Amino acid sequence: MNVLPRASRRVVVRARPFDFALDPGRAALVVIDMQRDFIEPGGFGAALGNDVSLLASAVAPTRALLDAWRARRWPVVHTRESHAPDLSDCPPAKRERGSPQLRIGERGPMGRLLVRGEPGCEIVPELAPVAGEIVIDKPGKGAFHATGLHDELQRRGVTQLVFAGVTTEVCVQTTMREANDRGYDGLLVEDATASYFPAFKAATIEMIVAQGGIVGWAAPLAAVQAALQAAPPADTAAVPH
Ligand code: TIU
Repeated sequence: MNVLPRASRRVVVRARPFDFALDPGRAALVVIDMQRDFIEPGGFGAALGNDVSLLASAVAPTRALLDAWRARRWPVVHTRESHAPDLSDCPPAKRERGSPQLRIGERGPMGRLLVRGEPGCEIVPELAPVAGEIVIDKPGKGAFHATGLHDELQRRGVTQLVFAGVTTEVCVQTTMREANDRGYDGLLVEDATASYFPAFKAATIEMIVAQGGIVGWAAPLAAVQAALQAAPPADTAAVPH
């Protein structure tokens, strides 16, 4: 079998601030916190006073990304912002901030807010993880803080992260910045992320791509889909796992 050198198997995503060379098998999809507690009424996002309907637009594009990644058997990571039932991993500064209708750990219509094992903490059914995908429970806004995510990615030889999820300027942006500092190239898929504040989503995208990609890249879903159609599945990319 003719095995092409790695560089020639890369596929180009038309992105800002410039093209992103996607490396088959080394690019993980990271879906941030697409949990009922943020997306559905009665959860943590609503308790903070937000209009949660603003997040619905990200669900179908994220599903399309998942379908494309799964078809190529490339690595998929899902994160959940969540805490142990005894809240031992929830700093008081996080729980006691402000005057929400309900605090983390208090019981709402979908169970205790942001507590692992409760219905509201689960990922929405359309985007539920499937066997073999990595699920990271994270106590912070960033997915690298106090988790094993970096080790999981290193073990799989992942060097690029393509991001979807909510909310753009809180957990998605925090994670992209953490990833950038750890040496990953990060691409945000614009249609597959949403905020309770549309202006913050727009500003975050601009912050990421400014200054020659100071945090990373951004591209529409269609550009990522077009690139993936030209890309091989992981097991023909000769990735040393
Ligand atoms: N409040 C808000 O915009 N976001 C969060 O609290 N967590 C995440 O972004 N996941």
